[in-house]
This record gives sequence, structure tokens and C-alpha cells, in this order.
Amino acid sequence: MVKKNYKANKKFHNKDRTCWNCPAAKLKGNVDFRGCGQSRKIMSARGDEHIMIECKRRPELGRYEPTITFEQCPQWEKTKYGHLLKNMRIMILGIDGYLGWTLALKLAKLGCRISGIDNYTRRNCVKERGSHSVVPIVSMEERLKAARKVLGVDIEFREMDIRDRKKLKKFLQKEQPEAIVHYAEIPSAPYSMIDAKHAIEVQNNNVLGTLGLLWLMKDIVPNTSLIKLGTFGEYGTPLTGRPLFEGIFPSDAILKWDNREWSLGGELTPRDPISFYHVSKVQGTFNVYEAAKYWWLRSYDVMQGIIYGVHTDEVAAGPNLRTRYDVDEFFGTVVNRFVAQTIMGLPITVYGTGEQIRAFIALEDAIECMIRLIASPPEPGQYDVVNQVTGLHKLNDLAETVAKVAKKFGINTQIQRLENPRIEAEVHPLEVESTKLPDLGFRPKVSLEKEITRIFELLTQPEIKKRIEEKAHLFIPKTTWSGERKESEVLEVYEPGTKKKKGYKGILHQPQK
Ligand code: USQ
Repeated sequence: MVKKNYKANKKFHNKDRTCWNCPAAKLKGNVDFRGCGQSRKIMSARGDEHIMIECKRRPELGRYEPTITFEQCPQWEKTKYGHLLKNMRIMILGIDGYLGWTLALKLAKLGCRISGIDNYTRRNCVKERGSHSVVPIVSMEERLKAARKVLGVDIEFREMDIRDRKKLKKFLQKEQPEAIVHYAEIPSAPYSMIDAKHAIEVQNNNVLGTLGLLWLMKDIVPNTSLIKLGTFGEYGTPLTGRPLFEGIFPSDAILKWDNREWSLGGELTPRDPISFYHVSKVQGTFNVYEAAKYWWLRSYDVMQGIIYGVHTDEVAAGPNLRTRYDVDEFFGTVVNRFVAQTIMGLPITVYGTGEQIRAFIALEDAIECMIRLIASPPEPGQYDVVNQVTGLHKLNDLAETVAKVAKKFGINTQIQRLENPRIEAEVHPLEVESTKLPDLGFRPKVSLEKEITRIFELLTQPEIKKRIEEKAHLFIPKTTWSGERKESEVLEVYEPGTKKKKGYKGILHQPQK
């Protein structure tokens, strides 16, 4: 691997970016790049190659070449995440969710002007499955009030389905966001595997929601950067051990076949989704990729690892500011579920061999990554992918770590292997490349043990413990990928620390310093 000088660009990594990247710049001149790879010169014989811009924020500058850097421009100011547009207008789609709410508070506190939409799909889906967020969350109205009172920030909220294009159009026209973060999707693999109705609803919401948004962006805010949440599950876990590059093959990758060679550089890497939900994310990827090509939209597709945790300074600032936390089979992610099970004195539910390796990132780190992406907008027409991950962990090891932290809280736990309800590779290598976020100055702040400790601290509070207890019957999975509706059987129960480590180890290419 090429060693890069990460220290040099650790701070203010985006200082040399120019108006070219700035969402406030309106492009003028010969601005047709032909995303198909053919230059416009071939298509037409028109002479002028110059690209000029007008700045929406500084109209007094008139037309000029896009050469002013973020460091030079008074509209960009220093923050601990790099230069950020002053009072940047950011719209969060899915602002009521686990991530949306957390990001909204952090950005608002940084001085951004936050708007957001949500139709409470997540609350409704969780309720439909008979569960609730075990960390109590108040209504959006109460959340907004608390944000004002405790953090002194105002958030512009509209209740709306992302697929309601009329309403969304109006809101986009009014807010004119300079970045859009798209979280408005149904984020559950098991939910998408319940039956045809649920699979269709997940794909309808996720795929058509994104597609409609892209058409609106083209018409209303074509310079705005779109930060779209993808997922590692789009890639699958290649049994060949081929590394998971950041969505696009590096320039020196080659395909060899039949004594011939071709460059793969710049092409999308293969996707091999692992549920109908993950398929919806792959479709989203292709739609965003095409939109960038046809209309020069700018986008980051964020292949995010599995999130765990409860903490940012803002959500911890008051009980009405807390973000949700699910533990049921559908919406609880693996680490979050393991901790809740342990607190209930129940064995940790590892599916299958437990040798599956997955990419992970703590909530607080994930939020920081999103801010850094917002602060470094892509160029017009740039579709880029980042792998957002801070650690690769085997499920068995995660169970051991949760058990170890539990001990510090005086809780002894057991680990149980359950018949795997999913169809997924249970023994596989995993090698992941993740250097783009570090290039934007990101360094992980939160270790696995630290965040698990914070989860224990919060979830062992009596009110929350009681809420977990009320839903503990939803720990054992009943939704299988084969379509059979049955509870997974227990294959084995064992004491933590009694198993030898074996098999593959995840390899993460990411600078640590
Ligand atoms: N698993 C267990 N025990 C459990 C729950 C899950 O062993 O009690 C296993 C699963 O079989 C799987 C792994 O843990 O191998 C991860 O499962 P998960 O439910 O935590 O995560 P997943 O279904 O992959 O989906 C979650 C989010 C989704 C996001 C994705 C990131 O719900 O929105 O896209 O994490 S990733 O998995 O990297 O694609």
C-alpha cells in the first residue's frame, strides 16, 4: 500500500478546495462534461472552454474563475472539522431517526441552519413489530422545544414522506439547502424479509424515495451536495477475499482473463447484497451514480458499517434530546442488541457460527464522518464512495467484548449460538479499504469498549431497564431468509472466554495515526 502523509493534512484538510467544490457557486460557461466519458469537443465544435462562476453568497464578485480557496473565502470559517460554510443550510431527510436526529443536533450546534423532514416511518415500523425504542424518545415537537431550550438551536421541521414530491419540492425551494443528507430509508434487513408486503414497502420507500429526490435536486438545487447513506451490506462478503475498495476500483486495478488484461480503474466494484433491504441500497447507488453522470449532481455515497452506541455531547445534554435505541430482531443492530440482552441477564444471541466479520463504527464517529463529508463537497458531477468504518469485528469477538464490559457492571453473561435465520456466509475473509475519510482529517475517537461502556451506563438506568424488559420477548429472531416463520433454535450455550479464537481475521486498511 502507498503510505500517505496523513499528518500533514490532519487539520483543515479542505483549505485548498475552491469555489469549484462550493455549493454556493453557480457554474457558467462551457459546463457540459459528458459523464459518459466523451468530451463535448467531440460532440460539438464550439470553442470556449472556460468555466466561470457566480457566487450566490457574494454576488458583488460578478463572474470569475473558480479559484478562491475555502481558506481565502470569508464565507468559509474554521471549525474543528475543517472549514465549513457559515450558517450552512443543510437539509436532513429522515431527521427523526437514530442518525438523523443526532446529526441534526451536532450540526445545529456548529452554527448550521438545519431543516429536515420525516414521516415517522421508523417509529411506525418499530411499533408495527410490537416494539419501542428502549431509550425513551419524545415527540418531534418536544424534541424541537428541547433543542431550543437546552442547546439554543432552531430546527425547521416538516412532517412529510420523501416520496411526496410536491411537498418536498416546495420545501427544497424554500430552504435552498447547500447540502442534503439522505437518511430517509427503512434500514432493516430482517424487516425486508418478513413477506412480500414488507419487501415491497422497503424497496418502494428506499428506491423510489431516492429516485424522486434526484429529479428534484436536478431542477431545484443542482449544486447541492448529496450525502447518501449506503451500507457495507451492498458489497457482501466476497469469499475470494477480494478487498472491498471504496465503491470504485482504484486506478491501477486490472482484470486479467484469457491472457488479456483490461484496466478496471474508475469502474464501480461488484455489489452482492445480502437481503432485499440491501438490494434497495444497491439500487440507490446506481440511481445516484447515474444522476451524477447525467446532470452533474455531486454526491458522496457512504458505505457505512454497523452503527452502535448512544453518545454524542448533544444527545446526552438532556433526556428529551436522546436518540432512539432499538433492540428488537428487526431494528436493533447487533452490538446494541447484545448489550440489552446482557442487561436482562439473557444469553447473547450469536447467529450461526459467529465467524461472520462485519464493519463497525460508533455513533459519535459516524456523525463526525458525515460532518467532514459535508465540509468537503464533491465536484460537480462527482459520484464518490467512502467506506465509513473504524473496526472490523467477528460476531464471536463482539459477544466476548460485551461480556467483558458487562463484568465491570457486575453482570455475568453467557453466549448462545442460534440457528442462523439469515442466509449469509458464516465463514469468510474480509479486507476493507478505508482511506478517504482519513484523508478528510477523520480519526476514530471512540473505541469499541468505550462506547459499549457508555451503552451499559445508559441502559442500566432503571427506567430504561424496565423498557428493555417489556420487549425482551423480541430478542429471539423469528424471521428467516428462507421464508419459514419460526424461532431460531439454540445450537450451543457457552461461557465467555472458553472458546479458542480461530479462522479469518478482518483486515482494515486505514491509517491509525
Ligand atoms: N446478528 C447476530 N445476532 C443478533 C443480530 C444480528 O449474530 O442478535 C448478526 C447477523 O446475522 C449479521 C450481523 O450480526 O451477520 C449484523 O446484523 P445487524 O442486524 O446488526 O446488521 P445488518 O442487518 O447487517 O444491518 C444493519 C443496519 C443497516 C445497515 C447495516 C450495515 O440495520 O441499516 O445498513 O447494519 S451493514 O451490515 O454493514 O450493511
